Amino acid sequence: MNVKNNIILAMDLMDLKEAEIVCESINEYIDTIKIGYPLTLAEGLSTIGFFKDNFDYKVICDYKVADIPATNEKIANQTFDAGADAIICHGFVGPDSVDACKISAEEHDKDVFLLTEMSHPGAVKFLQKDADDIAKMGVEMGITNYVAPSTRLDRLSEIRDIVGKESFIISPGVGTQGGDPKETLKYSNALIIGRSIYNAEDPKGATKDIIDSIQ
Ligand code: NUP
Repeated sequence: MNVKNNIILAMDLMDLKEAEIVCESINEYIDTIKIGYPLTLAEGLSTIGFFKDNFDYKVICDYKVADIPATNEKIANQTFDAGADAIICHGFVGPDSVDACKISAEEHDKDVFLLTEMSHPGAVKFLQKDADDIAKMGVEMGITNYVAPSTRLDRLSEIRDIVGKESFIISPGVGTQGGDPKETLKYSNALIIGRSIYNAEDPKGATKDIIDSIQ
């Protein structure tokens, strides 16, 4: 996936009008947006089409799909039928569940991102122990897109070593969660940034400052 300025906007505002205002103000800098449950549950699955039709964004759906294969397949099919360019699925559920999302993505000629370790402090308790194996599973399955944390650069670096330099890693946790944009891009292909942009008094200025800091 090609991501303009290496920044994916994590749009977790829960009002589409407010989201639209932010997107309009930063449109010159952004061509890829990530939406998740907050906005989708508030405004519906048609949000995907809204961003595609009005902004021509690539839309990554952060639905962290984590169910049995048959249910994962239904979730992924719905998401891609609604126009998503990619879906994020959890890896801890195992290869059969991940494969259901991968097959759906292939059938729609779209992408699947495998979530390895999460960025928040609590991820250390359970997920971190298995994150390397989740990444190895992804490699064995032929997955080339990953999500890995900007908040633990040592872990991000290890995951990069496992998935290889040809894989595409996107990293949340920049800004509000403490991750540093420039350091993260030493290991990652693109930054996922939400609150530091959409909650900023001047989202355009905040985005420009981040872009300047990574050049
Ligand atoms: O490990 C993860 N951490 C994380 O923050 C995996 C994620 N998908 N996210 C998401 O990235 C989170 O749900 C939010 O949409 C975004 C980070 O937003 P912010 O902390 O920049 O506001």
